[in-house]
Amino acid sequence: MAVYLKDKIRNIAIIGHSGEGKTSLFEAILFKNKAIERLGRVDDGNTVSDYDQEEINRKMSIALSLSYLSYKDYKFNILDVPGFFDYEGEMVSALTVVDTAIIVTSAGGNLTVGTEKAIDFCTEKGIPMFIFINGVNKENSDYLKTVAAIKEKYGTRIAPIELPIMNEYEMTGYVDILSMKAYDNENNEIAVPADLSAVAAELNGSLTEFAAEANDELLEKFFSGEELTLEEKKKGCKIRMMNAELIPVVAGVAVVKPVITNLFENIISFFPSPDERPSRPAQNAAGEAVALSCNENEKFVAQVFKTIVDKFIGKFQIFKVASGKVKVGDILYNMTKEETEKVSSLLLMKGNKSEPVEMLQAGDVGAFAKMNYTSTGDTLCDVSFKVNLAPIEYPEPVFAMAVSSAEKGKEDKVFGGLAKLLEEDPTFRLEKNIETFDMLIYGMGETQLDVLCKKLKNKEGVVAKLSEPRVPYRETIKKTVEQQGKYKKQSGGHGQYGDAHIRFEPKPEVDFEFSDEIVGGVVPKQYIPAVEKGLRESILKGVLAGYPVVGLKAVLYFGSYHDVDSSEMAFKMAASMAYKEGLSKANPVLLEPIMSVNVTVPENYMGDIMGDLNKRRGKIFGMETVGGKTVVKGEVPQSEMFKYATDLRSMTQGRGRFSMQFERYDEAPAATAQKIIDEYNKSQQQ
Ligand SMILES: Nc1nc2c(ncn2[C@@H]2O[C@H](COP(=O)(O)OP(=O)(O)O)[C@@H](O)[C@H]2O)c(=O)[nH]1
Ligand SMILES: [Mg+2]
Repeated sequence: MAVYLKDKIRNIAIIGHSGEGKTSLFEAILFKNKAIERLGRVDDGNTVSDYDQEEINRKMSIALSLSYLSYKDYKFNILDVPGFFDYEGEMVSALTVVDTAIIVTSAGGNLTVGTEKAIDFCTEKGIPMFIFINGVNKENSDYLKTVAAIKEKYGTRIAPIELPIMNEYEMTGYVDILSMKAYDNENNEIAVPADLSAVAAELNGSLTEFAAEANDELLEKFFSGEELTLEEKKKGCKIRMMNAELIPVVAGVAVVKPVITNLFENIISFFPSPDERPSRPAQNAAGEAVALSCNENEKFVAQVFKTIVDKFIGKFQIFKVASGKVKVGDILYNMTKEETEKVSSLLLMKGNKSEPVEMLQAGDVGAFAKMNYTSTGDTLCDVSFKVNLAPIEYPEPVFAMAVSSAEKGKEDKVFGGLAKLLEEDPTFRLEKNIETFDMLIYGMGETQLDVLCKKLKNKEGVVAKLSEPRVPYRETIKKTVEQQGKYKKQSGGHGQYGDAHIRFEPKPEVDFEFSDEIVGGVVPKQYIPAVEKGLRESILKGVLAGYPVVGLKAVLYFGSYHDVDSSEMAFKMAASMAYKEGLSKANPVLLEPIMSVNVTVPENYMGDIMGDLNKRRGKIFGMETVGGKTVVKGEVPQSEMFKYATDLRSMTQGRGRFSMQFERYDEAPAATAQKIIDEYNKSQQQ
């Protein structure tokens, strides 16, 4: 396997809406390149990319996969990225390292949400894009109508560089707009069909002018009336594409008899190589910015952006070399883990198949196997050049469920197994809620959590159960009361005697405060800590519904004792009796966690969003417009928000997003509180 220099490398992510043909296109590209012998089909579960059992079962990608191919003296590293919204984290990983995105969309004549999200995301991150309108062989497909629909939102950036030649529902070739030449599917030149020549000429005119505007040199030539050469036009288009001013569009078919027109040559002409793109931000150990350059002669720096764990093939960690080069046997430093790692195996990937490679250089993508400490997101660097690449910014998980073992006693296996799955999918999180004792799993949506449970069953043989999480309510009091607690027992010989008078006061600024106002030793010094201890144990369970009590001050101000019968235990009991009686009289109330919530949606969904937040007992504080979208800011009780991620998705067809964080506790409305108290009482009777 040859070693490729940066200018011969193209790193490409295939992204877009779910089910539009990304995995099929990935397969078609490999097949056309003869990198694979047989064209697999998603529906048959035999593609290079969707090799995971869950992907085969669902006929849907759930993780990104990598394949390289060599074309002429170039190497293309292609990532197939799942389109389903739960797997946005995979898109984030992929777009952190690639230099261009191919957005795949169907030819249905409309702009799909996934296409819109992909364009917006690449625009935000400054990633050059290319659109592949797929499935033009399908009945009712319409290439130009689809172009027009995307153009309606994104304007003149959207420009076809090819027109499909159709014979009914068969794509037989294409017209190349820049050269005004036509080709069949094997790239043999044919005559431009008469019915396409006018449209092609018009597109050629505007694209040429657009290309000429790329820089002064081209523009001058253009205005002097001189014809731009094809190479100059391509160069102009590439510059404008890299400036995010142009998104070239082509047509094709990804299945059965795939048609990918001139994709390989287009990739060479238009897609930037890694050294033509800005380097990712990096910092040294002191936190100072370090400028990296994509050059094989610099010190080695790379970032792992994906981990694949397969029960048959082991663990692979896919990385991109930001600078320098790496060989088998090198000793690297893992900046994130602060450990040294030896490169015992260096690989190129084709889905889940790997082949050894001697060396990888700046700009290239490959995989390590058998690393000891490294995980996704980590930076590995030369031991003499310690820098950290900026972390991959995964979306915050917004969907929470409680997870437990379906079988008693297997909790540890379930939690341990899930923790292992974190290696492959860093977009979920496990967290024990210290109040409700629920193990919570936070993710991007129901499908992701469901897939995780299935994987757990396949890999670890344990069955996990997902349920709605309990809300960590709390209790407090609103009135000051004084209460005596007296514990007295005189059975047999030695009796028990403790008597504590305690004042319970609301004090919202603390969780719990104890104060001793005993004068004249009516409660002897040695028993006072026992009173405090009794209270601290008691407040773990409130008197209303058993939730922890907060905002409470307890003052021990009076009491009595018995020379023989008093003991620490008796005073502890007295305190707990005073607590139970006292708190019941102190106007106890239930507190519920309130979350501050930001919902970002296109403006036309605003009414629905606000109506829905109102139904969830939310308060809306304001709205602002950011980047053409409306951000609704408010506060909503946590108990109303567990399924919000999926609800928001269905309300906005996936166009909305939200973030949420704990703000404070508020008194729950009487009706809500009563329901919780009733449930508690019922559970106590069982
Ligand atoms: N007719 C037709 N069907 C296609 C084409 N590309 C993909 N499909 C089908 O569309 C479905 C989804 O394809 P897939 O590649 O999994 O889409 P992805 O979710 O974007 O990766 C599969 O059933 C494919 O067989 C195409 O060009 N023409
Ligand atoms: Mg797919």
